[in-house]
Amino acid sequence: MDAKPSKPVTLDRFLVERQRLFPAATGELTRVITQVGLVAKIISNHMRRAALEGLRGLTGAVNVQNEQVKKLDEVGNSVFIEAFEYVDIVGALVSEEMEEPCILSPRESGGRGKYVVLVDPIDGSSNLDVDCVVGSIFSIRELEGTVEESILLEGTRQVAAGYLMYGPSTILVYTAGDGPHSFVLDDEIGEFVLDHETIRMPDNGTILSANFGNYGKWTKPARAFADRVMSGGPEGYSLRYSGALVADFHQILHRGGLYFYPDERERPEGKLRLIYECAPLAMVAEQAGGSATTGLRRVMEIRPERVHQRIPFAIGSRREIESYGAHYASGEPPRPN
Ligand code: FDP
Repeated sequence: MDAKPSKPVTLDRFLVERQRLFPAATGELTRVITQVGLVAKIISNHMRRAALEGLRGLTGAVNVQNEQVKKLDEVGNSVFIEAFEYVDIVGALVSEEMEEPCILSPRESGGRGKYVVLVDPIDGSSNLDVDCVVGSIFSIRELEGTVEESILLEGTRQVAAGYLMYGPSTILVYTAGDGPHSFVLDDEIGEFVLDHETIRMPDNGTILSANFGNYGKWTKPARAFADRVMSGGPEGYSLRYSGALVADFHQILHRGGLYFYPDERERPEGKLRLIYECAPLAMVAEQAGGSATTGLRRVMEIRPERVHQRIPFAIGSRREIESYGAHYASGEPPRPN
C-alpha cells in the first residue's frame, strides 16, 4: 500500500500533475476524466438517497439486452449523457442502456469530438434496491472515422479505462496506460482524494468469485476449472461473490485471486459485454500486473463484431488466470471465442 500523503491530493490536482509529465498532452483527456469524477459524485448521491427520492424499483421498460430497466439504471445513463453533453471533445457516448451510440458533439456541426466514451452506467443492477454495492464501468477511445469504426477495435486501442464503485465509500479507479490510480470521495469537501497512486495486483491470490449456482449450465471447459478448484487444490481459495462485477473485481485487484463468468451451454457467448465491461476492466487488470481471458484468448486482443457483444470472461491475478486458461483449454476442443 502507498503511504498516505500529508496533504490530500485531489483528482484535479493529480490529473494536472500527470498532464505535466507528458509535454504533448493537450489536457483534453484530463477534462474527460474530470467529468467521470463529476458523474461519480452525482450517481453516488442518487444511490444514497434512492429510497428517499423514490428511485427504487423498475421503470417498466426493457433495454437492448432484454433486461428489465431499473429506475437507477435510467438515472445513471442520463447522468453520463448530461455530463458529456457540453464537453465538446466527447463526440459520442456508447452505453449498455442504449441500442445505438448517443451522438453528442458531431464534427459535422462544428464539435471537436475527439473521444468516444463507453459505459456500463450501473453495473450489478440486481444489487440495487437492497443497498448492496454497485458500480459503473467506463472506457475512453479516440474517435477516428465513424463511431462504429472507433469502437469496434481491440481493447488495446483504449486510451483510458476504469470504474466507479458505490459502496461504504465511493471509489474512482482509472488508468491512462501508466498503472491504475485510485481515489476515494471525501464527502466533507466534495472532492476525490488520492488513495493509491499505483495499484499492483498480487501475482496470485485466494479470492475466487463466480456464480457457482450456474455450475450445471456451464460448458465443460469452465467446469474443468471449477472441478479442479472444488476438489480442494493447494491454493485454498475463498469464495466471494457479490453479484456486481466491479465490487468483485475491486477486491481481487487489491488482494489477488480471480473472477470468472464463463460460457454456458445455452449461452455460448457468456453474459458480460466486451467493449464496456470486459475490455475496460481488462485494461485496469493488465496495468496492475494481472490479466483477463475468455479462457482461450487475451481479452484485450479481441476485435468486437458488434457493439453489445458478449464474451466468456475471467479476470484476476496473472498466475490464477494462467491456471484458469490451462484447465479451461483441457476441458473441450476450443471454440472461436
Ligand atoms: P447485472 O446483470 O446485475 O448488471 O453486468 C452484469 C452483471 O450484473 C455483473 O455485474 C455481475 O457480476 C453479473 O452480471 C451477475 O450475474 P448473475 O446474477 O447471473 O450472477
